[in-house]
Amino acid sequence: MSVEVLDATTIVNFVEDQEAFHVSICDRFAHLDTNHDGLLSYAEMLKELKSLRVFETHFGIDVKPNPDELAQVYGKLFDLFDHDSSGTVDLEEFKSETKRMMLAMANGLGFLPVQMVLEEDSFLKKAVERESSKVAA
Ligand SMILES: [Ca+2]
Repeated sequence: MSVEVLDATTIVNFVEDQEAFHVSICDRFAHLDTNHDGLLSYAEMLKELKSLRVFETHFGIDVKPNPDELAQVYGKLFDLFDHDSSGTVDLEEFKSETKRMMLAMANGLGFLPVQMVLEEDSFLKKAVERESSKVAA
């Protein structure tokens, strides 16, 4: 994990770079799909749902909800990904919902950059890396 400065432009640029975004999505999907059946079950998605940091981004305050609340929130998040309510998430569902969530987050950030603790293999971290490699180039 590392602390990065994140702004809306960084997120939007990453999502709209279709090729880079698609590669990241496929990588992540393959990583999460531990039984390699091409679908993500709730158990397989849980790691990803936890990395979405829905709580930490709440007004920048660390909220420590109880386990029951957490299970409910993760269940609802999973339903958001599972568009056709099949009980599993396929690559298209994963891609479109991740994109939607990242754009919603970018909207929430507006023009003000924020500092955020990011996990190494998260999409947000990849967005930051992509943006900084562009500046260096
Ligand atoms: Ca699977």
